[in-house]
Amino acid sequence: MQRRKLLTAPATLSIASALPVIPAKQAGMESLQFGPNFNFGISTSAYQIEGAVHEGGRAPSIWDVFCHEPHHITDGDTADVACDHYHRMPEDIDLIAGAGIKNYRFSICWSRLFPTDDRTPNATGFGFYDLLIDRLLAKNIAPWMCLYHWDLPQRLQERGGWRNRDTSARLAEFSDQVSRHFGDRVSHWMVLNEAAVHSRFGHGVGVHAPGLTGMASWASALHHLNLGQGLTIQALRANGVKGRIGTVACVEPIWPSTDKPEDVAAAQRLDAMWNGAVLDPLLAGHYPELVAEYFEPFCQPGDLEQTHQPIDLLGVNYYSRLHIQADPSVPLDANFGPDHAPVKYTALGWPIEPDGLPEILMRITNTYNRQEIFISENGFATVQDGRPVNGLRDAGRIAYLQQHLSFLKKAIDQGANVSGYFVWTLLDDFEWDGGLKWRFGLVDVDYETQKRTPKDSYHWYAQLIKLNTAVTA
Ligand code: IFM
Repeated sequence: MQRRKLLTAPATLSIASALPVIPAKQAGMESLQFGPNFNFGISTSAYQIEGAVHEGGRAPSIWDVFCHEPHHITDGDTADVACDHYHRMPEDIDLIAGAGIKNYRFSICWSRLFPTDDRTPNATGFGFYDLLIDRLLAKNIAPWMCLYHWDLPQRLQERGGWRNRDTSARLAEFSDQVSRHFGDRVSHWMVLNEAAVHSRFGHGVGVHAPGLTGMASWASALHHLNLGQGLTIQALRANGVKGRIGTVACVEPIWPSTDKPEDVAAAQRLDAMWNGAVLDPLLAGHYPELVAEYFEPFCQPGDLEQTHQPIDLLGVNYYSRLHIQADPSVPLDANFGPDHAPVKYTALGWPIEPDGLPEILMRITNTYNRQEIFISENGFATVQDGRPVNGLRDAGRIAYLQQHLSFLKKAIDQGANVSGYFVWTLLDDFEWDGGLKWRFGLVDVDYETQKRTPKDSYHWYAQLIKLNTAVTA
């Protein structure tokens, strides 16, 4: 996801137990104690790991189509195979279990479950997720299911996709059927992943699937995602699912690149669209005044009552602040710009700003009545050609996670109601327009052989969880 500038056969696993245990002080984790009820977890998404795009009766999604069009993805990569998780799911779950991780957020592929229409389930697709969930439960790992992580069935795109109001109802209908099937086993339901990114990148500036551009397309997609989310929450509640219900948003502090009035105004507009227009309809039942005009053509009477639904918890994906400058060449005249000289960048050129985490968490806490939150994604990428020279010794990733956890603790001390922290991500995976080159995993994947090798960060995370468990047991 190029949201900031870009600079530039079953494996034999050696898992946590194989690593010599480094003293907590040396590993920098002695102060990272979060208490007995805190949920450490890990997140993935279906399209980024599953592969097997033509197997088990699956039909194409918008991302299959987009990847196979020229020039969209770095190096022309596709996710046709990705991590081959569809065939290697048991060993991948064993990796999660091997690190002592007790919570797993994954998404389900809509076009694997309903390839032909919205009423005819594909038994093979349901069978795959049945096996996955049952294996998680057998390993004492809670299944956190995300219903929609950007891979809309292409058949729905052909009817207008998220610009078509009917897609909101289709999401609710899909979720209704899914929740009837899995409702007794899923511990947490997350409706959407990052509506801000999916609407702006996919429907506003066209660098993600389905590659659409323009302000009207962006706003209509976002409104229909918000509406579909509200309808889905109601469907899940009506079905009496056992699990808790929430959604996932990337909420980030948005700062102007400079003090120039046009940059300040651009940052305010993007903040209203990126943060406000995602959270306000859900948690407060309105759109921010600054951008409300863009939604008027699509927002029908009663819609904001449908979008405004109580949730049990909000997933917050945090990577850094966004630094914004005025740019008339993009919708909303607001684009990513230079940063405020942060100390360091990741290899993607994303600034490393752990202090932005308490900033955004306190804002959510103060604006939305101390809403319960969990950090649903936080992670660090390297950019890699070929096999890692030093990729398994990922001290930079460990430092990044450690710093963010330490600032997360500050937010909790200041009063934020945060009940969990999930790393992005388990495996090096297909990173959207970044292709296979961007590597976020705690576990290295050799795409030639599909061999999985845990990196140092995997062992570090295992040790952190163990330490928290030992202290709180
Ligand atoms: O890979 C993505 C994920 O799908 C959504 N959040 C950001 C991650 C890193 O780019």
